[in-house]
Amino acid sequence: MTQVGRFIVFEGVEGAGKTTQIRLTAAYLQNQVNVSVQVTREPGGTKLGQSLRQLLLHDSPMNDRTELLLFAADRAEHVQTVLQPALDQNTIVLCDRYTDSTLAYQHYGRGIERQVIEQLNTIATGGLTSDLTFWLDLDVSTGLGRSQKNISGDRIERADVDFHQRVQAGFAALAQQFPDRIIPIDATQTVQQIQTEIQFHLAERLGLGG
Ligand code: Z5A
Repeated sequence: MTQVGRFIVFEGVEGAGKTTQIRLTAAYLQNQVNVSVQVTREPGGTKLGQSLRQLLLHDSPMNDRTELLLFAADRAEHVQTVLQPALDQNTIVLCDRYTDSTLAYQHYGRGIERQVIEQLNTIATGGLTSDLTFWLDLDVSTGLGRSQKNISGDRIERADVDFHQRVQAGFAALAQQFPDRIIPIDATQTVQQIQTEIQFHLAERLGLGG
């Protein structure tokens, strides 16, 4: 097949299974569909982004708008130095979190005006949107329970449960608002059932495999 670059994002609350499904999807696309794949994430998909990730998740408390600007800075660097160059090389990019996370966490979760976040997303992305976004739909308590990290938790994971519930409701609202782009997947299923569903949509929506 002639490969064209595709930008595929995985979203969901903590412990929803994004890392697990990205790993399986990358192996499937490389080994069975025979396309080149790049796996990346936000925050932290660049060298600068790794420092921003440390500040965002593990260092001192910060104002909500400061947090928003740091996520935007991470994204601007990521789009320009990793995502767009990979897509220009016709690579399939699998990304752990993107702009919907900012709407879910900073708008629905923190309460920052949507318009502000959309403007910043436009500046940071230069208009790059995903071709397909898989939203791994899992209730907050199951996700936090699954996450190994919740024993101590990073700065955002330690936010109260109400915050994470607002984030989860935010993802549900976004999936309703953008049904052509966001595919909800029931993340209470087994790892293999979820992967089968993802492979079905990759074939149906993007012509990848099947
Ligand atoms: N954030 C933000 O606020 N604004 C933004 O714009 C962006 C991000 C981009 C990044 O966290 C934080 O940044 C995040 C949002 C915020 N907030 N928090 N906290 P991260 O990248 O460090 O971590 P994460 O994205 O929250 O993911 P995670 O905790 O690593 O979970 P995951 O990748 O979704 O799940 P996993 O590692 O694949 O699986 C978790 C465990 O469950 C593991 O033991 C698996 O073996 C198990 N698992 C996976 N699937 C299943 C199924 N189907 N059944 C049973 N068990 C399973």
